[in-house]
Amino acid sequence: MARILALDLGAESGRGVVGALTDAGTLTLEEVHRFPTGGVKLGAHLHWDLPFFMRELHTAIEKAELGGALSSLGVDTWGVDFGLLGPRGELVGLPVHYRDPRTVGMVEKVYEKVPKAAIFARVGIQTMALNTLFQVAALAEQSPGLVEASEKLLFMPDLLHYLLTGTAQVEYAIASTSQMLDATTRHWATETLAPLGLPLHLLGEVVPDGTQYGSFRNIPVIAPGGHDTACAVAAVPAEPGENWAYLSSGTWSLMGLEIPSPILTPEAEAANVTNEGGVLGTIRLLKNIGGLWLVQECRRAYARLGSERSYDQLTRLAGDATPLAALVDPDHPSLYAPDDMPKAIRELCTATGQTPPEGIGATIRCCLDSLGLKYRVTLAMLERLTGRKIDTLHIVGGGSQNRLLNQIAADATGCRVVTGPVEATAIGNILLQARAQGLITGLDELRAIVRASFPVETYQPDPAMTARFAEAAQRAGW
Ligand code: ADP
Ligand code: LRH
Repeated sequence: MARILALDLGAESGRGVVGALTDAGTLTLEEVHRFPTGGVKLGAHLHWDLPFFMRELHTAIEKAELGGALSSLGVDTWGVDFGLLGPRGELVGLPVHYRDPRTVGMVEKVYEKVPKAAIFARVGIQTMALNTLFQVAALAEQSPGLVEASEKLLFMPDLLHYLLTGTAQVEYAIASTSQMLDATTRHWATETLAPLGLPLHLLGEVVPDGTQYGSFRNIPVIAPGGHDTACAVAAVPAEPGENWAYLSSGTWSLMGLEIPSPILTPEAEAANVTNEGGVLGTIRLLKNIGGLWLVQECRRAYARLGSERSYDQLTRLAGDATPLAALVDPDHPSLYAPDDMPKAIRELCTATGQTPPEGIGATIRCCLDSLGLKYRVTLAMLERLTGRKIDTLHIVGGGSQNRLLNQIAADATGCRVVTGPVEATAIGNILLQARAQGLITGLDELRAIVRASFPVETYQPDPAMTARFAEAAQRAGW
């Protein structure tokens, strides 16, 4: 039996999860440690608390070792963010959080110099101001001294791998979230990006997912595919032959299809989709949807007012509220980083001619219905782009514990929804390390292990509700 540790950091929480893989091909999990992540405001900027993360990772490793020897460990995190290293391998500042406002106006500035179409045709990534491309453009414009002091850019999982092992490498799956990597050649899109005058020399050679980076106290450190979404999608328990889409549901809702090669057409560009590098040669065609961030931020706002509620309590209140009473675009810029999310939602409803939700239940219901509607529109777009007809939506991640949202997803899309595992990201991380150790042959076997090891729940759409979502989509003009 192999014991493997996943160090999985999301934007809301990080965890250490030990997977025990038996020779018979089943996996059991033990969560040995969990800690909050989130951003820290330091002066004018929003950062990630890297020293805290390192302490927590050390704690997770120590706790994991209490149960026996580990055959490897590996880190995955959210995409796009990075740290900088100087000539002696020293950190140049703390990594900046993707919700920091330094990228305001950068999309326009970048696309003025190199047209959006030219960049999309090469890198195939959805335009979002948070992408590394726009963060690096902001860095070069606003902090040239930092660029001058730096020799290397490492994405978050690689930065953590570096701090554990001393080896500084750039892994493919996480690099693909940057909007700077050529989706076809898997090398940096240097020629296309050259007119931007960015410090492209900071970008190191890209190594494949599954690469061993060295070791931490004799434990081999393996980059699983350092992007959390890559790990989550690898662990989707899809059956062979199923017409499936995935929804990785956490701070973000990542909805998409697994495809063999990137779709870089003008239609894909117009639809503003992403072709992220998946593990083991796959591509994740997906849309980033501003997901349960809305609920997280409402919860934080209510707690500030002295009304602390668990996610279960919030979901129950939403279940009692009137469905489809108010709808907002989860990706509206005003919801990206407001000080007061419930207020921002109310203002957006008023601005779009709707009666704003009053009270906790109605507000959370508005968030969940809005996500459902966005799932409907996104799935239809993905079907159009690929010519596939989807009948099963697999929902994984922390958000799959929200049974109301699972049913809304089924109703809104008209698909059968299959939920679980909740810890798909950690599972994918563990099994991709097992694959790199030669214990698993590939994705088919990996998914068979997930199916054999973790239960799922199924939700059927209610046709009457599907019709109401169809009307709502028309009314909203989405
Ligand atoms: P991330 O990896 O982005 O930190 P997770 O995958 O851990 O996110 O998912 C976190 C989200 O899952 C929370 O924001 C919350 O909306 C949802 N969630 C967690 N626990 C529950 C629960 N018991 N009931 C409903 N939703 C939950
Ligand atoms: C989800 C995620 C997503 C990225 C976002 C920044 O955690 O990795 O895939 O786009 O974080």
